[in-house]
Amino acid sequence: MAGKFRKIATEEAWSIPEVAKELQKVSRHPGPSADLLLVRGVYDSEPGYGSMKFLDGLLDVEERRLKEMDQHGVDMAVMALTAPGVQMFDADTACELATLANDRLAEVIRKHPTRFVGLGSMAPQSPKRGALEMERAINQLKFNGFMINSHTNSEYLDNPKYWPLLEAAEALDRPLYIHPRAASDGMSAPLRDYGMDAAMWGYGVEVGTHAVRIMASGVLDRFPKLKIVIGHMGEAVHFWLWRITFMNSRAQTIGRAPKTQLTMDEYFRRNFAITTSGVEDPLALEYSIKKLGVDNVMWAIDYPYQPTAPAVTFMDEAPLSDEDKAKVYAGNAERIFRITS
Ligand code: 1WB
Ligand code: MN
Repeated sequence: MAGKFRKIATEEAWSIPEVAKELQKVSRHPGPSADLLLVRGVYDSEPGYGSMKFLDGLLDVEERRLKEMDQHGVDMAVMALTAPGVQMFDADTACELATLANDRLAEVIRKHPTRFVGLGSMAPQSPKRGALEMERAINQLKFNGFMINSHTNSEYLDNPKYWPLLEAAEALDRPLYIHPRAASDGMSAPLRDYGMDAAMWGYGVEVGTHAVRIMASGVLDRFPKLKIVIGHMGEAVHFWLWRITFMNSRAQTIGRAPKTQLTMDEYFRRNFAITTSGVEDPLALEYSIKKLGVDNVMWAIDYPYQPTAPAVTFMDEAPLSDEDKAKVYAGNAERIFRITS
């Protein structure tokens, strides 16, 4: 690719027919999950999302995706099984499909080693098997990190039962990307109207809550080297960071939050990095770089949910020095995801 900057898109969604079919099955069983609103549309026959043709885009690699990457000078995509991943399935199905999805993604990467790298799926429903799959994803499949789609059965990663996953990510020295799914059951009721369940608002509320739980729980004292990536311009967490830090300190003082070794601000800077996926707002980018440092912000498209051309234009036109733009477009991703190809 002959562009001025190497471009690595860091939150690119993908799926396989077997997972799509299982999600269609899930979509036909009524249940409390707010994910069903979108899953019924994308994976079954409910009108609305169906017209967006997301599923075609998710299942494809060479027909549309690679051509679109070529057309817009996107050198490489960091691919992951799309939300909600395997997290709506029973534990056995989830483990099987995570393994299958990882194997398929490894095939894609083997065929196009300079164009794709992968984030491994795992089944949090079975933390021990999940951790083993994470090990396989790095040591055998040579992936570059992990993707988890926020809560699992309305539980969050600060819950000790999920610590094997955090332990594995830290030990394998690869980032854990926390991507949204719809809000957990206890939080979803007011988000179900007006299309707020998904990317418009509910997704950010869900992952923002997840990130704050991870920091405020103190679990990062146990896993100090864990690197967590959150997309959608940091799900706005860093816009709140001053207040989160101030009020957490108060909560600790009055005994409502556990004592932690670091402040919330310090955890966010030490353990988190963000991507721009789906937020093409120059002012938000400027704030993010000023607040977190240019080394902690990575470019992403969020294909196929977002169109490629405006995501590239957004970054091309961003008022950054060439040095900083090279970092956001690729250098930070190379470092954080340890991309060597
Ligand atoms: C949308 C966006 C749908 C994302 C998704 O389904 C995901 C959407 C899982 O724009 O409707 C996303 O990843 O941001
Ligand atoms: Mn996304």
